[in-house]
Amino acid sequence: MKNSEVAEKLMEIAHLLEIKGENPFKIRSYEKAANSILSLPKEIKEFVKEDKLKSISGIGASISQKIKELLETGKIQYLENLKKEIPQGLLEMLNIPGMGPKKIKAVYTKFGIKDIRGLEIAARRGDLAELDGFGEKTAQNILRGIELLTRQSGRMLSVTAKKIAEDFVEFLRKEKTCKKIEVCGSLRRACETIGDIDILAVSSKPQEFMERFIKKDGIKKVIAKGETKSSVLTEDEAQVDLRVVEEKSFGAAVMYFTGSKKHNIHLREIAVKKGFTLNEYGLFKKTKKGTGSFLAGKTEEEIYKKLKMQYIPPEIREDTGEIELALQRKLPELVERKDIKGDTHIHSTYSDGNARIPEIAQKAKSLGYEWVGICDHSRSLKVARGLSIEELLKKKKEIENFNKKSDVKVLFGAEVDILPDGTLDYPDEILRQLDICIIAVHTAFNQPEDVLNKRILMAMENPYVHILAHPSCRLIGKREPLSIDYEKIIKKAKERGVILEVNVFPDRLDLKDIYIKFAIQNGVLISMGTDAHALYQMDNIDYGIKYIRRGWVKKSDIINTMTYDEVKKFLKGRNR
Ligand code: DGT
Ligand code: CA
Ligand code: CA
Repeated sequence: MKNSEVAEKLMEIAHLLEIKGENPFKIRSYEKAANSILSLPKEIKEFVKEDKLKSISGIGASISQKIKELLETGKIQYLENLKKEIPQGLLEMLNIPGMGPKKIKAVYTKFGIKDIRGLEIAARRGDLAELDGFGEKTAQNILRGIELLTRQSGRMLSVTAKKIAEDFVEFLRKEKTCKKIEVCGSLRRACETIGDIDILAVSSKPQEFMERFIKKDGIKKVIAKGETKSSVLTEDEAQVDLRVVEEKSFGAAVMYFTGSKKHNIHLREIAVKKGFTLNEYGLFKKTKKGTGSFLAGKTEEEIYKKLKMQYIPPEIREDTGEIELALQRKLPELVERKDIKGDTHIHSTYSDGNARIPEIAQKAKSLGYEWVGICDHSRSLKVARGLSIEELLKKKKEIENFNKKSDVKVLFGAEVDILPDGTLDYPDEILRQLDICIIAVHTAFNQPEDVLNKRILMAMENPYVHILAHPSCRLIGKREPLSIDYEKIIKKAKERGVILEVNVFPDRLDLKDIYIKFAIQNGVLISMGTDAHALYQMDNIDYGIKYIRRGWVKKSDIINTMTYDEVKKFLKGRNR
């Protein structure tokens, strides 16, 4: 075992003692021992052999015993016991860059935050600023740290990639020589996570343009620099590729670099069958003399047209049937941002949101909505300040009064917990009063698969339920999806008229695109909820709509496109 590994274990003990609030003296002794070990000139096992451990500064009888135990058995029982005493979630927080034991202890004692998810929500809500030593900046750093942690898989959340891409596009567009610019790749297809960001541009001075790109602020490393392609790594660990192409090939290049690869391959086969070739430079008619004559390439539209197909929206370019339908001119007309008249899932200050009802309604108005469903947590979800029945009825009163004078209407809602036994967290006589009743699992995720399935299916039987929210409960990069049987849930949704939510909170994106498509094919309706806990999060609708299009959602498949009168009547009619 290396010295650094031994030191790491001692440091871990120090951290855990600090989280526990043990006496500082004891904590310091472990830190000091760890530091001494790190600066030893030779391996620590030599000291053990020579029985000279205690000659090392900071190492007394107790610590030397633990080091021997570690070298002999590979672990320290004392450390293992400490780990058992402290909630697992707190230990995981130690992995967040910038989150030390002091801070973990502070958030745990002050807010009862026990895991990374809780910390993230508190940071987004702005709660952390209340703590000593925590400012707005710390909260931002924590969010960034969490994001980096979840990116260990190498992929970023699409909301993060979108922000970085927009920043680059804004910067590059300002260049006088920039004639066209477009973000391509998985981000344009609105995939749930993004590997790297692909930007395509046309410039009157490509070399100068490339120079500007690699010198932008916030770049940590230039990975490659060429005349037509360069790649950089940003300080946020995101790779951004820029390609500069000729204007007459711009559409062909955008098409090529938008992907998906499978879609491209299939399109090329179709081109070949028609006697063409298709590549990133354009669509060419094959000629005997080799290169072929140029048919199209400036825009994607003209290429699809020459191939005698409908234009295929980027979000569905996955080669899952879209090409065949485009050839028959039978592509579904996908829902668009302008069709959206309301958001079904928003939290207010009644539970763990940070905005009040009038503020939410005003924000909804600015987004062009007619209505908004305010669904706060139910009573047993204490960590999220779930509402007692009394508070819920108070909220009902406020909404009734508010709606009298507001043009944007609020649906009186709740996000009701599906309890571990499959019953719901409010009695029926309360549930039936809700305009919009969303149910969701928030606890006991680790029940066996069959118990979980039964639990959800049972909850869907309740006659007052409208929507099953974030069915898989996955948190991208943080929590695996529940092992549930989607087929059964979709069948039950159809049978009971339950709507399935697509939760477009950045790390949820739940349902997944394939299940959205499957649900719709089975005649189940969809609702889109931002699950906003702060006003700015309601803007997530903008990529939410793109994500949902990946599931081939039409305007008529989703209740967010209904007017207020329609949605109110529709939901009322669902109470059976
Ligand atoms: P990512 O970055 O992993 O989230 O996914 P993409 O789809 O952005 O993939 P990326 O960045 O490797 O490449 C961008 C696009 O370029 C990809 O969607 C399709 C196209 N592309 C890349 N390599 C190939 C290839 O070998 N053949 C074809 N037909 N297209 C390719
Ligand atoms: Ca990419
Ligand atoms: Ca790329």
